[in-house]
Amino acid sequence: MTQRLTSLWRNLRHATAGASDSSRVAIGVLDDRIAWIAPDGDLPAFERAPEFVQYAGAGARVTPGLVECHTHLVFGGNRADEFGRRLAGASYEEIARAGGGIVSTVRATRAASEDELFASAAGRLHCLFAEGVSAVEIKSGYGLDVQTEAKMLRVARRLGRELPVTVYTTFLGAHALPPEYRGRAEEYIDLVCTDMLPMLAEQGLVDAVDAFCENIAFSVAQCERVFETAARLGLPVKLHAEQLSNIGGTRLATRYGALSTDHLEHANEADVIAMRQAGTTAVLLPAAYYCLRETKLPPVEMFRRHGVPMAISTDCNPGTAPALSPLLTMNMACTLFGFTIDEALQAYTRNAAQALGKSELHGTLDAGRYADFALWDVDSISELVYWLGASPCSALIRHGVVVHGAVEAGATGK
Ligand code: DI6
Ligand code: FE
Repeated sequence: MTQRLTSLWRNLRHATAGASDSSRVAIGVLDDRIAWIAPDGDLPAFERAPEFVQYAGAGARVTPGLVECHTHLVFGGNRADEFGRRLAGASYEEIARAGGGIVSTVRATRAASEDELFASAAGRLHCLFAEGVSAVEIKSGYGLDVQTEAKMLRVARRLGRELPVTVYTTFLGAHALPPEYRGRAEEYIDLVCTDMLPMLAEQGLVDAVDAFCENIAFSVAQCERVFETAARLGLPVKLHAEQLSNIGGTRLATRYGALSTDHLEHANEADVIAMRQAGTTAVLLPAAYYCLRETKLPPVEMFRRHGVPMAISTDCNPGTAPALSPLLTMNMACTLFGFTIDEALQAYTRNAAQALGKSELHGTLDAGRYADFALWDVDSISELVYWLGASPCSALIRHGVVVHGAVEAGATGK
């Protein structure tokens, strides 16, 4: 049976890790999906749909569209002033006590209109497109009341509708204790479990549930209450765990079959084994490590030894990771965490899709996946990770359509 195609992308150099450097491939696309990927010299027979377009490709490197699997992209204001104060010697705690830190972002996010939040997040999303991102996870967690958490998640959904990117939303109501609940953490968790999460899930705003499990945030028992609620609602979970200390968040998360546990600088071998057994992906966030001037490295060698897939992401947030560059994040994973170049690329594609539970749609150039891919003007895939501050993405194709950069159409190839 001949396959019908809406577009054909010729003469691409496969840059996915593991592929031979010189192989030229062609990608056949039907509507929003990859129909096939084949050696450029040996195309399967196909039939042209009326709108069929062929792109010559001009020898560009191709990777799957990058997948950002951990961001706090929607927030009001920014904390550039706090950055200056920290450089001048103020500690994170001093700034927080003076009404700054995460609470200042909560204040700004509550005060912002939905349009303002949309506009500022869209600007950040454009930086991600410029570096090949076609799918992004966006967390709530700077509202900490029902209305503002709903507002953040509606903005995230709207970004996915109005911009050419797939958005997955995560409810992070248990991110920090809102100031009006000071000294009443259990009551705040009651609010999260009885009102916020069920209501937002009912409105279709929640794809997954996250919490910040840390001495300075919520305890294992409090996070477990949130996870019980998620389980009751049939929502998958993930967790900010073992970032600043080891209090057992990873083991809790794996008991709930978490998609991912994230940060993990302080994870130990028992945590890593539990992740392996639960099929949980390790999401490492080198930009937060860098900005916090952390010195404790995540146990990368243990993840390798136990076969736990590692993903990386910017963690884009206004406090600990004002990061908008996937390529720089890959460089940091290599330079700071000892990733190989292949591991960094896998971490931003296949493993990031797995961290979202969306491997069947994103992260590889296989038949049936979304036709989301990035073309790169580089001679070798190492260059993606090697340059600091370059932007070699010549085009981003999402659901079979060029959404960033340019590609010459109409060439007939050979
Ligand atoms: N971990 C972090 O490092 C950030 N959130 C989290 O759960 C901090 C967010 C902020 O400071 O605004
Ligand atoms: Fe985070």
